[in-house]
Amino acid sequence: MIEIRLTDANQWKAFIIPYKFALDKLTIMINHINQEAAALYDYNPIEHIKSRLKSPESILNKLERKGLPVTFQSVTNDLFDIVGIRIICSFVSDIYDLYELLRKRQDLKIVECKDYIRNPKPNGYQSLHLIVQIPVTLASETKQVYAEIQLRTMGMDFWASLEHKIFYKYNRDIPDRLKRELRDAADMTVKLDEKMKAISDEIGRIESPYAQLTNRAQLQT
Ligand code: 0O2
Repeated sequence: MIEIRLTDANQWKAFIIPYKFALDKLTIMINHINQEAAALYDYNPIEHIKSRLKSPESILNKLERKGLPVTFQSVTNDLFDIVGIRIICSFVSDIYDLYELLRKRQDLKIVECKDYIRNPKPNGYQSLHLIVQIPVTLASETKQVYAEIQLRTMGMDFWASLEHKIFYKYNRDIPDRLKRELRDAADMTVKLDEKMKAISDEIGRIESPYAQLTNRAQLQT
């Protein structure tokens, strides 16, 4: 088993390349979904996307936190979020439509789905998390690479990014009063998302073209 040495730039470069290609492929795939919807239906299910490759320091921290050996084998087999894509949508319905579109694809496999929208974390955190596997073809072999896709509304993203800052400002120990404020803000985010959806449904013309394609009504039961 090869141990990770942060000082060895060549070792890192060779290790990270399939992850970089997986990130590129996923970014193109998601942009294409949005472009197709815009071109055919004049609809944008995605507001914007953010992506990142986990830094070596962050990988080492996570291995330590999970009590895993500091080896490339361990990163490959046990860490699923080296590639991270965050998809920000206007409406919760867009998130579930995108989930269905991704689920039906032949070029990607969803291996895990954690629904923190229907089941928010106790602190109020909401998002739909998917762990996916995507094939990446290199000169010598085709690798199945894991990636994490997080889908959220703009409101959920706003909440998560502020909570993340507060979490680190207080060294992972947020004071109780702020925890309560964050819970309140999370409840307000749910209400805002519902309100915006109701207003957009009333206007009518921005109904998602995928509502029928993905049989969303059935999915939500
Ligand atoms: P970063 O820097 O965002 O990558 P694991 O992923 O195995 O550590 P877990 O809890 O099973 O553990 O994963 P989960 O619940 O799918 O959450 C993983 C990621 O979701 C986190 O990545 C965050 O990006 C986000 N997340 C989860 N819970 C919260 C939360 O309470 N607040 C905020 N702001 N974000 C959250 P990392 O690895 O923590 O960091």
